[in-house]
Amino acid sequence: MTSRSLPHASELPPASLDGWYVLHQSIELDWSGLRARDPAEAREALKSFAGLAEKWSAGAEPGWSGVYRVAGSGIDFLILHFRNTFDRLIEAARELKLSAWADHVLVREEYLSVVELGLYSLTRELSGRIDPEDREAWDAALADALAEERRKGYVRRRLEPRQPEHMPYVCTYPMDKRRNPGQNWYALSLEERAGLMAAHGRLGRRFAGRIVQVISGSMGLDDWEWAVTLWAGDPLEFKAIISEMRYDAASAEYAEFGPFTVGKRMSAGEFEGLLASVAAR
Ligand code: 76R
Repeated sequence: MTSRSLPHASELPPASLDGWYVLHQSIELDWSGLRARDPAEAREALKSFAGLAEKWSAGAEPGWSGVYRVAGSGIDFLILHFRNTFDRLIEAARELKLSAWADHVLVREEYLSVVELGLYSLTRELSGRIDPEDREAWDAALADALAEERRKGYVRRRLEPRQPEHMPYVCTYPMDKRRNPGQNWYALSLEERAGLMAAHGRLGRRFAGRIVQVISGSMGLDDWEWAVTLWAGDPLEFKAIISEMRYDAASAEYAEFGPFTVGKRMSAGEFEGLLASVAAR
């Protein structure tokens, strides 16, 4: 096995860079409560939420929040929050809970993660030059390499993702890599994992221009290991990429999937219109 040539490097995790914090919120509207309210009051309550959504999408720099109308999944909306610090992410969640309409917004699920760029090929290349057992040399070389990565424009854009306007659809789900006996991602050598991820990346890049993907890590933050968030201009692109990836070894042999949520980003105006129609009923 190739890992024999890297006796000290085989168990290395991939170096990675962390970007913006992410909170996925699954929201259900309390329809009967809204209908039971005085229509003018209900309208006011919903307007306060529309105002919050507008503020978030325009003025939450560095970061943003998006509201998506969901089909399926038994929920009405998905809210995606991206913020540069954990504290600012808590603040966004708090604002929602304190808003005038909070009584009618049922947060069914939340998922916490942080945008993660796994650097398999960099880690493999570095471990070929520097012995990771030599901690001092390894840490210094790794810190330099990571700082250099972080300076690259395209790396920054990956770490601080923005949804392209022409890709209003979202598909999101949590994922694990398997830890079954004989099929354990975490027991593979760095060589093997880097090889599988390089093939995964090649497949992924065939969808360039059709899919934008955000991988956010949640080890130690939430119940799964990653959240996957995909954006596209057509929901069928989600079916296409996920079907193709199922046959690729990194997913075919090692991926476990959680529940999928699919929706469409709403502009603040569309959102307000939708809410007004709810309140008018
Ligand atoms: O070396 C490389 O080029 C790979 C870059 C890369 C990494 C490290 C990459 C590329 N991904 C990486 C990590 Mn991915 N990805 C998924 C899914 O449905 C499924 O089967 C899996 C869900 C999709 C659709 C997807 C798309 N990726 C990861 C990780 C973390 C693994 C780890 O660290 O061990 C997961 C869980 C994951 C899952 N990936 C790409 C894509 C696409 C479209 C690309 C190419 C994008 C680009 O390079 O611009």
